[in-house]
Amino acid sequence: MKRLNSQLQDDGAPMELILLIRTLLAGCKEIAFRVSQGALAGVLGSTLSENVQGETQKKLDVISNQILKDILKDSGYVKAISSEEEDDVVPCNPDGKYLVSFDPLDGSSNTDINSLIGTIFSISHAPQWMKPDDPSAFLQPGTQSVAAGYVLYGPSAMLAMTTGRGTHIYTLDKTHGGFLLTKANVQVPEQTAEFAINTSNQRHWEEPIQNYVADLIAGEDGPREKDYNMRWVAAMVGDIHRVLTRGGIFLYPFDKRNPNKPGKLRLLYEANPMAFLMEQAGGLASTGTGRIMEVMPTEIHQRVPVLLGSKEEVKACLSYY
Ligand code: AFP
Repeated sequence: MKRLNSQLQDDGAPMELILLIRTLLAGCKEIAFRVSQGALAGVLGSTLSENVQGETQKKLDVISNQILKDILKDSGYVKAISSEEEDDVVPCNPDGKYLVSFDPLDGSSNTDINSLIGTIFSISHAPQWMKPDDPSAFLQPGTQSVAAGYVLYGPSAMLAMTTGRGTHIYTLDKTHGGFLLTKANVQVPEQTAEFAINTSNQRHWEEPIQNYVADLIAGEDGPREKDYNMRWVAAMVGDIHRVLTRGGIFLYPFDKRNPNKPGKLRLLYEANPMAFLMEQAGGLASTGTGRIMEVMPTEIHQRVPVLLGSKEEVKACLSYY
């Protein structure tokens, strides 16, 4: 089976980017190990602190963030980091060529129930003019990313990644510690009969999503004239992995509750990397009013509405706007 290194080389990734990705993934392998130790290592449960988003941090949030931060800072390849678990950007090497954004442990409420969780990341070039503690260089649209992906800590640890030449899926071979290519050039089926949305938020959705979901639920008797199934993992990595693998539509739409939080998901380290993966696999990714990858961020923890997945289904959803 092909190794990650040769796939990255075949995709034309520059050597320094390959080395950075391998460094980042070395951190993810350590997270995979810590996660698998669970209660035996005392890593389950919450800390007493909250992150900048006002969410209670799980112990594994803090551990994963520290692992990635340390390994990336030591590598020398990175000028600065933005993380879900850090209020501000983390300055690294002033001569580093790359910026890395990550959610170190997505879906962390799943840690205590031994369910799917993962790390989501995105990499872009660091402008030469930028000082390592300057957040403004992170305020660029997803179209500027040079690589993005996630590692899913599930029954197998799996990596989905793109450097702009297709989306590939790898599986961690724990016998020798490397990621091996298990599905090249993923193509998301254009049609689907499966959707993912947290319906407990229904009363907070805008009218287009209310109408769209009502029509899906109406099934064969409704205007869509087919029965749909619903899945919700409560970890975006898990839901997106399913959509990449067998198609579907994933929605975390605009939420009327708080105008400062137009959705739940964060642009830099959740929406953009997933949108990049989805588009490279032939799917679509929208905010409802435009392409996610073209949103110009105004701050590093910005939230956006997210509608992504199978091309024809996303188009059908957008037709309700
Ligand atoms: P965390 O990153 O704080 O663990 O949150 C996970 C998440 O942002 C995303 O992965 C899920 O899709 C979503 O939250 C689930 O949210 P609900 O609370 O609405 O199920």
